[in-house]
Amino acid sequence: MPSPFIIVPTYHELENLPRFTERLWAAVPDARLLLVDDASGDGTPAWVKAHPQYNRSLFLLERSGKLGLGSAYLAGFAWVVQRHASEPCSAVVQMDADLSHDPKAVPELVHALETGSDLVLATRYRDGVRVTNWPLRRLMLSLGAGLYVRMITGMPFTDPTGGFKAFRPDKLASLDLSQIHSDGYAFQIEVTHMAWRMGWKISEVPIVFEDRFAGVSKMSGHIVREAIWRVPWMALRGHGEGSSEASNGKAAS
Ligand SMILES: Nc1nc2c(ncn2[C@@H]2O[C@H](COP(=O)(O)OP(=O)(O)O)[C@@H](O)[C@H]2O)c(=O)[nH]1
Ligand SMILES: [Mg+2]
Repeated sequence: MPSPFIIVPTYHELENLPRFTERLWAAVPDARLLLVDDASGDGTPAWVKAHPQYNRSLFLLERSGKLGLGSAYLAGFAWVVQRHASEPCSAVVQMDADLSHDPKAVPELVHALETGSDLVLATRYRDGVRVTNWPLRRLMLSLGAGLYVRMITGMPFTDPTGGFKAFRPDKLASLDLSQIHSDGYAFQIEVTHMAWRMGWKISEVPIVFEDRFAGVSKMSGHIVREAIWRVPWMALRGHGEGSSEASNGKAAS
């Protein structure tokens, strides 16, 4: 029976990893986990390599330095898609290491794939706001970004900047990753936009989002500025091969 593959980009998240992995495997005992680490100087690679599950259900993709969230995900997607060809997985889930995304929600995302979705977006903002302990400034930025994305692109999703998603593996394998250019948080928007333009069936699952357990956010002014210009850029660009299918994208739950 194939198991889900979870991809988590990490940069200085060692304070969160023991708790995150424990909770993940408690919620999804057969999950395989790939960490894409950007040479974290906090001992993350050594911790992973000493873990009893290393190269069993815990895998590490090491990069040479902090190369950005988007490229970390692209490297992780390519790695998992290649592995899926020989050892199929039931779903590819992406999430953060800092416990903002509760592993207990993973089965619900996977279930939505099993019932027909190609891509499932965890949402903090469907039928209310479910974010705890975030500074008001961060919440406003996130809500404003969502509104901006909906207005500029026409995508109907309630939380288009979220980083907790599940993909049908064959669909992910069909994406032309070389067409994805965003490197920070715009990456989340760009992947969903590409899938939406290609007519994928996209659904939303409500989650509760908590502020990170330990450590500091890697959000920066540069990342916000990138997202501001990338959104109109992607709306104007379309996605070539998928634009003729651009259709529905209606969020179903
Ligand atoms: N590999 C890698 N991971 C990153 C990078 N930037 C952020 N991350 C990871 O991406 C996830 C989300 O980042 P985070 O700082 O929590 O963003 P926030 O939740 O928006 O404040 C966390 O697991 C980070 O460690 C990066 O440049 N490279
Ligand atoms: Mg976070």
